[in-house]
Amino acid sequence: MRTNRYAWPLAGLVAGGAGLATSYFVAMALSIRESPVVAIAEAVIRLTPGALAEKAVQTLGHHDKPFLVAVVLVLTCLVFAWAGRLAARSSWASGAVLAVLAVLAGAAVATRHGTGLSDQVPVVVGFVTWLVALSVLTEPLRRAAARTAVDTGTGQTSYDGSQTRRAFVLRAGTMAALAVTLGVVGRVVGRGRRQVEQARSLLRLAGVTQPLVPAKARIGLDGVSPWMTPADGFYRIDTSIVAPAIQPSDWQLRIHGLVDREVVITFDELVARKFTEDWITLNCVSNPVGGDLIGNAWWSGVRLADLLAEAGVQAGADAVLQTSDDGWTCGTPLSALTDARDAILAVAMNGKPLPIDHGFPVRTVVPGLYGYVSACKWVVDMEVTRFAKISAFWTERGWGEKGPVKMSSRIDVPRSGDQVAAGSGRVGGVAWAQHSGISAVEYALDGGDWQPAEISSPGTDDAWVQWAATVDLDQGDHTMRVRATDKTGLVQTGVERDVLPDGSTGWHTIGFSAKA
Ligand SMILES: Nc1nc2c(c(=O)[nH]1)N[C@H]1C(S)=C(S)[C@@H](COP(=O)(O)O)O[C@H]1N2
Ligand SMILES: [Mo]
Repeated sequence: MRTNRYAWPLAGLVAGGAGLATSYFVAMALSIRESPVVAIAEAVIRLTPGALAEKAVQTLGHHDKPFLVAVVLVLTCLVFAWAGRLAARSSWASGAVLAVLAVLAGAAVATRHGTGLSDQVPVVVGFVTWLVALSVLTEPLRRAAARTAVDTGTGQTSYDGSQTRRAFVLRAGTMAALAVTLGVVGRVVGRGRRQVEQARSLLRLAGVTQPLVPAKARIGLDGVSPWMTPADGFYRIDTSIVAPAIQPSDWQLRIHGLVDREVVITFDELVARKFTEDWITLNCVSNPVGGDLIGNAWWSGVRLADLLAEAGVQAGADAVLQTSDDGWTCGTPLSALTDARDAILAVAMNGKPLPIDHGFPVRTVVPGLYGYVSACKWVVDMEVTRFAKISAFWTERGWGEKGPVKMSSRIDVPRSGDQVAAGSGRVGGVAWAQHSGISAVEYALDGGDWQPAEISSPGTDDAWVQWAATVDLDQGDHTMRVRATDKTGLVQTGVERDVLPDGSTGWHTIGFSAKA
């Protein structure tokens, strides 16, 4: 078939373009700063000897970067076409060429400042797209080639070249159209997010103070989770693939339902109000015993109790159905939003506007409740209602309706499986019982009696404490477990329960060894 000569490289090009489109889209959707192509261009800049780079900048002026991206793109296209041609003979060879390209892109991404494993996702997605797209596109060509071979053998000419051409053109056209669409959608998604990111960085919130970790909140043992969790190390849980990018000027919250007066409040109106700030430890109901779906931050926002009082909650209401901009819902006990615990509509985390992924511009934070029933990110609607009348995202999936946090504690030092020095050593970790507060932490070494540990005093019952103890370790294997007591005198239960339906219980237990 004559088209074959051009069809194979063309298949390579279209498949390559499709891979670039999916990787670009994923990069934008995951809000990774730039796509792998740009990462390669930047790597080229980094790797170019200084003098040469300077020369290039001089010659090309300010267009050096777009120019470089264009050069990288053209070169990659040539490789795509070449990979397509190779596929005519061996799909292994073409796969290997694409793999080398993917590894180069992965390396370019990895050597950039501040990138992690998740930044490699677009590269992997692009590579898989290449392989699948190339095999889909070349399938008609391979079939035609096989038939030609048979025809030559029998001397008959029965195959229909135009049929093959039609199948190929149809597939290549569809794929190219999909790739362009995906690229455009990615651009829109990425641009919205970048604009909101910019609005966020320009935002000045007068009522927000900077976090000052109380000296007594820290126990001072290396390896124990920092008492204040930095925003970029804070666990993230949500159901949205693309986090909503909301301009503060577009945000408003409507409070309605069983109220005397419906309240609609804009962002400007919200941040003009008096702020309440506090250290609050937030954790996920899905956190297993010893797990790390927990973090402690300095939250600034507006008391929900005041807003609800202005709306005038009617008798009979016992729940607030919160809805996020992305459609996620949770049902929160009304009493937790109106009592003295200072549930807030938070606009800042650790002294800065909320990160987009943590609910920018406004989210709810309620001390003492798991996130899934309370900590609605990107919150836009609150309906005062009755539990009997509503269901919410996670309760529809079998999780408990109320979701109060269960007291728990964790060993951070040593880590399970560690080898430590025999003799005298320090152990420690964190413990929490938000809204009740922790009064004591005990540990038991090698199945022995419970021993008291030192605990830090954060000065609030809504945040976790750090604990530490000095132990004397013989050479050999050891086990250790930990339990906490809250300020009502309740001792953390050793009964082991799974996270479903309303939070795990049990004592965190680790094994480690000591060596002379
Ligand atoms: N809009 C929205 N808000 C949400 C969720 C979600 O899926 N969507 N998940 C909740 C759950 S289960 C938890 S534990 C907390 C986590 O908050 P973080 O991601 O800021 O740590 O957010 C809560 N708020
Ligand atoms: Mo959660």
